[in-house]
This record gives sequence, C-alpha cells and structure tokens, in this order.
Amino acid sequence: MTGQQKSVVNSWNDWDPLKHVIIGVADNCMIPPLEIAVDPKIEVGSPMRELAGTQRSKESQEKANAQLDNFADILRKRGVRVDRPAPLDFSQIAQTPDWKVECMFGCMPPRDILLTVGKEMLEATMSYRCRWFEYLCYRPLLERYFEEDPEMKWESAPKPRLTEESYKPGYKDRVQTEEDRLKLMAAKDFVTTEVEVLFDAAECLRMGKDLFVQHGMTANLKGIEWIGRHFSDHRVHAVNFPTDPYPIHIDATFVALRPGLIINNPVRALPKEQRKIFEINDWQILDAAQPAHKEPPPLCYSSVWLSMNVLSLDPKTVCVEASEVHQMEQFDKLEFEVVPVPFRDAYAFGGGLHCSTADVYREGSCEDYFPKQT
Ligand code: DAV
Repeated sequence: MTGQQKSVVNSWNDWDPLKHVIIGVADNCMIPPLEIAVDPKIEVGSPMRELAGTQRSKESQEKANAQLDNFADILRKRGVRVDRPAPLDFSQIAQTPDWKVECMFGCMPPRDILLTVGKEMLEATMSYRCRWFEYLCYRPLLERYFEEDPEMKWESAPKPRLTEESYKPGYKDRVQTEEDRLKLMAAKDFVTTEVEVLFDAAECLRMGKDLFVQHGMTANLKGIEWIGRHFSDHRVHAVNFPTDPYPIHIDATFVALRPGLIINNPVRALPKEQRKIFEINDWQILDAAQPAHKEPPPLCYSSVWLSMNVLSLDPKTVCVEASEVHQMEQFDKLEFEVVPVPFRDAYAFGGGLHCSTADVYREGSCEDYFPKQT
C-alpha cells in the first residue's frame, strides 16, 4: 500500500513523527583497511587490526541482516515506509587520481552519509577513503525521491581530495595510550587537517533552525563552516566533547528526544560554556543511562554507548536496543513508549538504531527551538 505512494522528502529534527526512512543492509561489509584516518579509531590490540581489509563473515552478515530486516518490519508495522540501499562489492579496490585503498566499507549506516535537512538530502563528503564511494549505494533511492517529489533538493557536498595533506602525518603514533589520546581530544587536535571541507553526516544533530555539529575525528572546522554557509537559513553550532577518546559521530554522545530534552553521554559531557544555549532556552540535558554491556560485540568499532543510539518514531515513542535495560528504564520514567529492537548482531557493521537509518520523511516543519542565542 505505502509502496505506491509518491515519496516526500521532509525532516527537520530527530523526533517528529517518522513516516519514511532508509535502513542500511549488512551485505558484503568489510573490516575497514587501516588507512591513515581509520587507524587512530581502532584500538591498539584490537583483532580488527589483523583482519583489516577482509570481509566480515557471511554468517555475521546473515545475522546482522536478520536484525536489520526485523527492525524494518517493526517500523513497517507502525506505518513507516522503509527503503533499503543497493550494496556494492565492497571488497573492490577504491581509487581516485590521488589515492588507492585496498577495499571499501559497506552500507549499513546511512546516517553517516546522508543528511536530511528539510526538503534537502545532502551526501556528506566523508573523511575516510574507504567510504568515498559509499554514496553510490544510495543513488537509486535519491534518484527516485528526486523524481517523485518535485520539491526535493538533492545535493552532494564537494568531493574531498583526501590526499596526504588532509591528514596529520604520524597522528597514530600520538594516540598510543588513552592518556595521550585524551590530551589530544581535549586540545581539539584531531586526525584531519583543515586543508579542505570534511564531514560525515552523522556529526550533525538537527533541531529545526539550529544544527549542532560535532568537531571531531570525522568533521573539521572547514566542514562545519561549509555546512553553515550551505544551510544559510539555519544557525550552525560547533560542539565538542573533550573527554571522548574517540569522537566520531554525535549520535552516541548527544541525542535529542523531543523539544526541550536531550540525553548526554555521562562520560562525554558537553563543556559548561557550550551548555549555555540549552540552558537559556530551557532545554534539559540529562545524563544518559549506563549501557547494559561492559564490552561492544566482537569486531565492533563503536563503543558500548550505542545503548543511547536510539531512533525516535515521534516525540513520545523511541526504539531502543532490546538488551539495553537501563536505557529503556530511563525512557519509561520519562514517559516514553519504548519499542525494544534486538540489534547487537548488527552493531559491528556500523552502529546502532540511529546510525543504521536515515530520515526521508518526518511530519512537521522548521521550528525555532532556540529563540535566545548566545
Ligand atoms: O560511541 O562509538 C558510535 C557512533 C557511530 N555512528 C561510539 C560512537
């Protein structure tokens, strides 16, 4: 029934009623090659180092796909239209005139690539070479939305060169211990340089007229500047979380649930001076609940904090990973309807329930939730 409807692109935040979403697939997903920007993200001693550049096992792909498909069914039963990307053979070498990497990545986390702001879907630059071509997996969908919605705006951010100039030489040697790492993060000394515009879409938290973008390992200041000039009717704020040893993507760190309510990872607090805009506009920033697990699943480069990587279906309903009892309990107390979704088998492929989705259509319009600016 819904399949016959014409697509509408519209989404201004993470909580308005969700009607149409993209959910990634785990097919052909690789363990990323240890290219210059990926290396500092993979823990010293992680088995992912040995296995870099190899394909994830077929068995693990099947298990992840079973959970991704089940997530899609749960959403469809709640009236949400779900589309899926077209995976490539990610074991291919990827190259441009400037560089070559032994393989690509996958297309489980569309949130990393696609940034929907109102009627626009923007393909992010990305900052890893192995993810340079990932937008291709979403092109069949974007072409279709463009055909079906005469007001849809389809954009692609400037394709980065990603030469050696885009990264700091010898960076990985400077993050060998947790202590060194935390010093660098607190000093906002990340792996990328400022020679070109770089950002992953998942660094951006959309809240109507205001966009909050994490300055970290996959978005540089030039990228945030580009987002600000591109979305010139919006106010773009750079934020950072100095105690996060691996600051990659904002959606396991700072998550908005409904107007006035944010949960913040308690070990990655937003610094005091950056809290002001939330305080003066009467937004509450709560510490997220503790994760239910001590370790992420095997061969996963995300942290246990995928516990807070939730997908809101509307301002009262939130999908949470089914084993995350503490996070579910916190939402219960806040009077949300919690939809438990088993998803740990998919984590290693690129993240949690928020990462694995990208908004196409949520009801609602562009509101000003922060009328008082600092
Ligand atoms: O805490 O590892 C995961 C976000 C992935 N998109 C973390 C961040």
